[in-house]
Amino acid sequence: MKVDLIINASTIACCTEGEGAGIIREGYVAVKDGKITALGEGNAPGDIKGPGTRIIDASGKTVTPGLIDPHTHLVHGGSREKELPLKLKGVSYLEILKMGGGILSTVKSTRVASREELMAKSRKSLDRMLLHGTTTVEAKSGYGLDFDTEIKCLEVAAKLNASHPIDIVSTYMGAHAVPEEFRGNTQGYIDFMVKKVMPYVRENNLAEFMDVFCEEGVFSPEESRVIMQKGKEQGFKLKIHADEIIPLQGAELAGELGAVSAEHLLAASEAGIIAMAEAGVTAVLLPGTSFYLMLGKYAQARKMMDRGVRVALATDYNPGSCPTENLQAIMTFACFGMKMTPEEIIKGMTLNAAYALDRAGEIGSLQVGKKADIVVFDAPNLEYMVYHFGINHVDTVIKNGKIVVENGRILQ
Ligand code: IZC
Ligand code: ZN
Repeated sequence: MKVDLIINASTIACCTEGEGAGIIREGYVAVKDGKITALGEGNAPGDIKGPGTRIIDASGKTVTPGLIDPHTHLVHGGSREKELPLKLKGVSYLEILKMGGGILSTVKSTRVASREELMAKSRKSLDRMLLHGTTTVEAKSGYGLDFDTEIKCLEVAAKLNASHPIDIVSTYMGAHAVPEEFRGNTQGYIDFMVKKVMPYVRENNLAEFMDVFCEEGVFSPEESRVIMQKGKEQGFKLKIHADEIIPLQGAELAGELGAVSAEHLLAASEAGIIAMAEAGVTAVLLPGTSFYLMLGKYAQARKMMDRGVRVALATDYNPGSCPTENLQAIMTFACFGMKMTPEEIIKGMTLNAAYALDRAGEIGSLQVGKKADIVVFDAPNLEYMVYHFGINHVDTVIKNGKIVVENGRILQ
């Protein structure tokens, strides 16, 4: 395959290990056979260029690793804009769920949706993500809850992974809510997941991770511990929706069980943050959700970083608490809601997000030998991208060494 060469980039954020985002001013990046083969300051050495070299002029632009969205509820039917009047009246997310709305309303829409409908809807979301610079995305199940629908959603994600440029990392999240048919019998539902669904998901390689919504009125910390332990025994890597609304020591549980990541964490305790730092659990923070649920509160990103926790950022794309595919919008919420700097933010959506998916060896930074997942933003520096908000800055996206978005449009 021929060489592609990005030249004259105003800013290159390499997002390598260590402090800061590894910024290079005025530099180049070379790509060959799907991998990054060279990068640096100034002009590319003459011997990189050959007759077939394709040049991408990034004058006045910013080059970053492909963005990684490590927490989404990608595959689902329907949407929940009908709940907006309730939200505006001040009815909370957990109250809406208790009334049989929220997640349970999306479960109804997802159960009746055909595979084709789910494919088309999810593909549209993936296209939007790609146009906004996302090249790898995590996708949770959890809107089927019954066997057939959970498997249907995971199979849709697998099929999309094989056919769409974006790489999808799948998570089984049967423990997203207790379905109506098990109301009052949470233990029965846990047994069903552990004995019937999880073994099938593992045997058929339908999900690498599993996740639990540990929250008041959903799964208690004790129930969450059992579900996660059983999942771990069956070979799942662990994630947990922890301390989102009510503090339940979810962060502590993530540390205790050696979860790869813990998500949300708005109400995480000091002890929980320390437990995560000690166990190397990556925090996945979702400031778009804080905004959208009008919580008036954000996770304590600065404190987590001070205590040595790796902080990743994600959209939480889902039809209830954060319906957006756009990670650039999340940059602005992370900055103004959690006081993260632009360098911390880009790291949170690249290298640290790769850690949250256990893929930091392959993606998440611009380094020789890593996969050539690269975004060129029409912005001179990271600060500008965060500051000029609500629009899409993407110019070019390279996935696996192939140009998939050019001039802000998907190449067919
Ligand atoms: O559909 O409300 N928090 N799960 C946990 C969600 C939000 C998704 C939803
Ligand atoms: Zn979530």
